[in-house]
Amino acid sequence: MIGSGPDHTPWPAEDAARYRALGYWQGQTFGRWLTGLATAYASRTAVVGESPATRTQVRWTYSELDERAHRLAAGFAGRGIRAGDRVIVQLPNIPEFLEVIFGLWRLGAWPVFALPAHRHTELKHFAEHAEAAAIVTVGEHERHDYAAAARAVADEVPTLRDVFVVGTDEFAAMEAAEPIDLPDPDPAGVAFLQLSGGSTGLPKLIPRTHDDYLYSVRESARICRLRPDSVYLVALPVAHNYPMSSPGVLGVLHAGATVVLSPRPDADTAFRLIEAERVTISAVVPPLAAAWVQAAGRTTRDLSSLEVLLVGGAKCGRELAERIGPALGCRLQQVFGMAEGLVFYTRLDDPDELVLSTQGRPISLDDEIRVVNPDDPEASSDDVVEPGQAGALLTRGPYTIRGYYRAAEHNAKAFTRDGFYRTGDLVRFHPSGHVEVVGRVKEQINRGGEKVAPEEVENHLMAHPEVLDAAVVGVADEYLGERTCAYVVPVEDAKPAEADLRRFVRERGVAAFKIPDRVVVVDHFPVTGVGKTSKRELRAVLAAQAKEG
Ligand code: J2J
Repeated sequence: MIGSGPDHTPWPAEDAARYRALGYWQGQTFGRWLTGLATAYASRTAVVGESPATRTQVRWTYSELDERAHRLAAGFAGRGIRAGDRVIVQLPNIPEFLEVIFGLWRLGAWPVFALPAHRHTELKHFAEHAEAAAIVTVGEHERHDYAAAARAVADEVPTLRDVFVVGTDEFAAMEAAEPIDLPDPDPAGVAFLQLSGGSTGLPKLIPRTHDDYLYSVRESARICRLRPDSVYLVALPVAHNYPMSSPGVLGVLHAGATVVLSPRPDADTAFRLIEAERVTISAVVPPLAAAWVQAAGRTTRDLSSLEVLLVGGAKCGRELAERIGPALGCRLQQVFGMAEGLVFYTRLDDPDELVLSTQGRPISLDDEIRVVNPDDPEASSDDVVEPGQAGALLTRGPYTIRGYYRAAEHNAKAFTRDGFYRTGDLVRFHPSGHVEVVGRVKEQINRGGEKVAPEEVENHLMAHPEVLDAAVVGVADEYLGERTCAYVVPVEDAKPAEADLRRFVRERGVAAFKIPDRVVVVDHFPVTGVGKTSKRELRAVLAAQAKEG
């Protein structure tokens, strides 16, 4: 695919002109933006977190963060990183994450955001697909040697020239480089590649521009009412689109507020930081919200500073939604977003009923929304359902991509002819304009906010010599919303054990959340009228089994 057609699909010129005229796209770059923030909020604390370099909690002001980014940009340049280079960033929740991404942005290099959970297979795919020049990572962390894993990928991918390891002397030397003059990148150009949850084979890469992303960040900060004295706890992995931008660390910086990075999402760690740093706002996925709600009942920590808890990434059920405010003493804000762009929020002054039962309204008046025939995967943007009916959500707007990176074939299916993104979500709209996510039309399993593409896992299982065919489906789960169940048809006379198959997938080097929660070996799959494996029937079998208890 590489080399065949454009790497990414820009907005049509007339739309781009309109977004500029409306003030959405301001011609700002991340690098200049940070320098502006450092001028406005110089001595205020930008970020608090545990640095692997000092193994202590550090606090950097806006001026310090800006200076660090200038120096590190020069450090990267000195090591041969150039504007337009793709650089995989795989970092846990450490303050250097911000220094690294702003350093790369200043250079005009593109961060490719990997998650700490990603392993060999995923990193190699990102590196190959983006023809990445380098990986920035840490050493040993949470019992995984990230540096060794990155070097193993670099050994296999010829474009990877370097592995930079935060916390080493070598990295410290790059951080100490003398700042250099660098030309500002094009604000309308790609700033970074974010990952898609994916519904087919391997995760797609999402090209976001300075202009479009900064618009969503500014508006998110406003909608979430961030102020200079807000303190935002990053409980989820910071490189994910949600804690990065909804309103996330970037929204927090926009407001001149403080980012507190939690090394882990669990309630003990988070509550300790909420108390110590007087955290006012945080963002979680529903299973984590449930865990915090439960832990709040027996904590001795003072959580009284917490004003808002954003919940999103997966559907927040009504029951959980009702318990959050009373248990944590804060306001619930639902958020429904996607790394491709479009984000909905309930507003802080919305009536309680809408906050509890909907996922909110879009960020922008110019988010174009269509709810179309859910039974036709190729439905056009005109094929809309009756108002108030459930249908497949399509969108187009000032911060939603028009195509994935280097994915012409996939783009033809994932976008309509007139540029609407097929979100794959099944929604219905209330008369108030609030959306309710009622299901999915895409082949994706949402495992408590972590997205699993069944086809990707099926391909791993099918690489096993004893597996003839595999079908992965989601099973309803009280805690995660959904778990994965893999059905496997063995080759003749083989009897692969469930534990072996799970180990096999793990050993192929994939994120732990993709390893099937359950594997069931069967003789054959139910088939549809046209002879395709019927996942609908497999799901029905599981549902019936669950009912039987
Ligand atoms: C139901 N499904 C939801 C919700 C996301 C903010 C918040 C979340 C993401 C995210 C994000 C949901 N109820 N409240 O990027 O900026 C499912 C939908 C959606 C997919 C996108 C952000 N919130 N989802 O989760 O790219 O199916 O982004 O299409 O990881 O998550 O997943 P992702």
